[in-house]
Amino acid sequence: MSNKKIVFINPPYERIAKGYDFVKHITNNSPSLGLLHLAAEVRLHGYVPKIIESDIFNLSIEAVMEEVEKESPDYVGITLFTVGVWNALSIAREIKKRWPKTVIIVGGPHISSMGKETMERFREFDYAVDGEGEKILVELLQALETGGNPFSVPGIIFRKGPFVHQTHGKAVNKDLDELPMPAWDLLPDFPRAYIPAIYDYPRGPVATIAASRGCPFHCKFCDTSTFGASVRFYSPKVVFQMMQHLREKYGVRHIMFVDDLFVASRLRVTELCKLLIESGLNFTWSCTSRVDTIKPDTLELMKKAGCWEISFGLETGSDVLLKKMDKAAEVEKSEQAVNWTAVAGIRTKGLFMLGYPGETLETIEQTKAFVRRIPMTIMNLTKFTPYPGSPIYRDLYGTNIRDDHWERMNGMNFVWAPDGMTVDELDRHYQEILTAFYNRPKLGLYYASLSIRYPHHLLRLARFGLGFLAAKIRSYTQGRHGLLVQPGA
Ligand code: B12
Ligand code: SF4
Repeated sequence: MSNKKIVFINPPYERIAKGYDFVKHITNNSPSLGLLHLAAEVRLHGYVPKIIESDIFNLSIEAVMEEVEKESPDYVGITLFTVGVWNALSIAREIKKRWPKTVIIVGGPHISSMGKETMERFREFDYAVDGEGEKILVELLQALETGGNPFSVPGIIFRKGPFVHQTHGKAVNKDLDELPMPAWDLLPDFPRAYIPAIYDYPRGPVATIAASRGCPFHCKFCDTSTFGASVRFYSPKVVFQMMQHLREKYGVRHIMFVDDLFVASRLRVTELCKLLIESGLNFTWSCTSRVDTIKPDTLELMKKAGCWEISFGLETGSDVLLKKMDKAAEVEKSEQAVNWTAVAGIRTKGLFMLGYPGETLETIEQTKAFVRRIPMTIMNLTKFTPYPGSPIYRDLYGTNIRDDHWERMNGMNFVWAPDGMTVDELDRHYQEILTAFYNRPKLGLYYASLSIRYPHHLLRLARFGLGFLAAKIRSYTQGRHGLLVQPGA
């Protein structure tokens, strides 16, 4: 057993653009579940882990360094989303400058989709793990310590001389039940500091769980490179035990299931619902589903078991676009699923995107009409982004690696525009679609009554408003005439 220290870092990232920091008061502040899983696994093998959630706590690079210095770790593990790569690099650079012997290991969606290229570019990262890191990270650490050959560990990307090599295979956990529970105890101020987006949960405290991994579909905009196509589930009993633990130890009342296909197996969902109903724990929870995997009877049971909201990847109101996306769905089916969900008394969160290749004025109008027609409660509209690891990335860019947009790949910037449309036009349509959906008296009344029932949302809204006001005043006093985007952003 080793007792070496490993500090895990979730680097900061831009949520919209520099100058919009105040949106943090209303956006999602979920911790990295990946780091919680990794920390739990290495701890089982004697390592002493710490987690730094730099984004959630608004830590500057210098503040992250201070935290690292307190631990003087042997290893640093950084989780990489494409949008956070440059910040991760700044952190790695500082660490190497101050403590050159610290071994830096990276993993996460950006590595699973573009690991070799990333390692070729950034010499500050010593090792990368491709895929699900729990077991492989331990194997790698053990190999490094026992003088074994780290290059015999599968799913590793490493540097040898001037070249970068990748060992055979990809890290996959076949049996999720074998994994230890995420190390929630390592999160500072958990669960209080880790709240989802405003109005996206009834009341806290809230925690996230990934109850399955993998998705067999191949929607062209989606990066599935970390978990791949084979779906693996925790058994309902173990999911229930996690929920019980979160209630008993931390008083958690609402769970967000973040798996891609929570409702993929109705048998499993039914079992979990029964456990929840029998327990009388009175959790509320939300999950994701494809529109083709739910049926009224399952929805009814889910509601009884506390299901509060389902996120459906509806994407667009156009069948032509759904087809181009390889979504294997139809607008009519989407509408039916949302109607069934409303009848069951569960909220629908619709996940949409604007600007996918093939988007036209006609498809935009179809989306506007669609979002006004269906009984949806909350709408999440992202600006189409070709993420590395998604099939559309290669369609658009060929095999060329494009890194010029990484720090803007947060779904809030149009880094690409379809033929015949400019980014400015798309931005205008973006506002129009959201307004078409939200600017309706019926929805206004719903949110007013939700605010009365759960007033803590109003408090968040007030903080957001004050932040906005402060940013405006700052902008005028700095001679930027009210513009919020900071120069150079
Ligand atoms: C929950 C979630 C969120 C949450 C929590 C984010 C977080 N920090 O974990 C919130 C809502 C905040 C979020 C935000 C964003 N997300 Co998100 N999110 C997800 C989702 C649905 C599940 C992630 C999860 O918890 N998985 C379970 C855990 C166990 O897996 P994991 O975190 O990947 O970690 C494992 C491996 O990656 C690896 N690993 C990870 N880190 C490390 C580090 C080391 C050292 C090692 C060795 C291994 C390793 O081992 C871990 C354990 O097996 C995924 C979809 C998916 N299928 O993954 C999208 C996904 C990760 N998100 C995505 C995106 C684009 C975003 C945003 C940029 C934009 C947005 N509007 O959502 C922001 C950026 C956030 C950031 N921090 O940079 C993309 C990433 C694509 C890419 N190439 O970057 C995904 C893949 C969705 C998709 N299919 O396109 N997200
Ligand atoms: S969008 Fe959903 S269904 Fe499609 S590949 Fe991604 S996770 Fe799977």
